[in-house]
Amino acid sequence: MLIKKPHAWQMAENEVTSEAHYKNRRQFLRAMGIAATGSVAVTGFPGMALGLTAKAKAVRDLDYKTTEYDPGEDQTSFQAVTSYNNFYEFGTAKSDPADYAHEMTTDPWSITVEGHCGNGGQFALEDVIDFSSLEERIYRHRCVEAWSMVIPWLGVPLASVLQKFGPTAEAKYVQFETYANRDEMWGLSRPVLNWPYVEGLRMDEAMHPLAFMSVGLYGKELLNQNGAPLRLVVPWKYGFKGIKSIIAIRFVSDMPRTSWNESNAREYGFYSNVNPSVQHPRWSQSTERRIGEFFRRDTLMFNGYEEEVASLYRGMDLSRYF
Ligand SMILES: Nc1nc2c(c(=O)[nH]1)N[C@H]1C(S)=C(S)[C@@H](COP(=O)(O)O)O[C@H]1N2
Ligand SMILES: [Mo]
Repeated sequence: MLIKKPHAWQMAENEVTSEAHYKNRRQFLRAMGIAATGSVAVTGFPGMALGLTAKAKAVRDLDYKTTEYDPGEDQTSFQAVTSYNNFYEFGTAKSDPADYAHEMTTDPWSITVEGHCGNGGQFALEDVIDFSSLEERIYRHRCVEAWSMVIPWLGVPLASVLQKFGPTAEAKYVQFETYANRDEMWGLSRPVLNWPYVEGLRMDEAMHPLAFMSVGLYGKELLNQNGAPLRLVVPWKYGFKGIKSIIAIRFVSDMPRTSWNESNAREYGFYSNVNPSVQHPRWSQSTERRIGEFFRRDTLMFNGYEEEVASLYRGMDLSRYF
């Protein structure tokens, strides 16, 4: 914890493990017969830049179809996407999730669905996600901390998941909850947030075609640090709305509690739409640092998805409903 390690984005481009290189390393591990055994400590292989230690989890390749969702910007390297993370249940340093999230058990996984819906209950992952119809969506990812990435997610539209449960007319919002197990997530013993992590969307936001339930990235299952086995991706909102490792979905009639809003309502609103003209009380949101790039970029209204989502907020004062 006290050892300061360089982050992937601080390394020169040629030091960062490329996706191809990562694949080669996995093939090497598989050849040695150790990749399929779950978590193994891997040290000193080519590409483990600067002597970093990584825990590898066996992840399957997934079948998917490509889509037109692609901002046409350079994708952030697999190395950066999987080593520079926020998942406070495993610690608040950017490198903590990659170091500790392998301790989380993701198989078997069950999801509880409750509230205003016709078909609630307890479901296995495969009953919630149709793995035969996965899509790739390349989305911009903008953290409220003013850094950003471009990530090729795999998953299904959130609407297709929620519709299975038959939400009723009383379902005005949906709340999501993250797995919380103190034996596997050491960060839960610190009062950083009011655990378990909860997030929510207004129902029309959740049903919007851009809202996505992700189970993978870069052609493979999610690594635990990215929120395995399923996490939300809402590309027009700040990253913290993208709740990881979901174990509960609740259809509710009133605006639900959300962890960040509860921890500091002045700084983190329920909506948290990316908005370059609404400043965070402690920093500007008008520009961002794209991981892997040198110059800052202008932050785009609704993270560049304004044309698609602006109608959701027609008539709302976005400086008030931030
Ligand atoms: N359960 C949980 N979900 C979470 C977080 C977290 O700490 N715990 N961090 C959020 C934040 S602040 C961001 S920016 C994204 C980061 O996702 P990534 O690590 O896959 O890039 O996850 C979000 N989801
Ligand atoms: Mo974030």
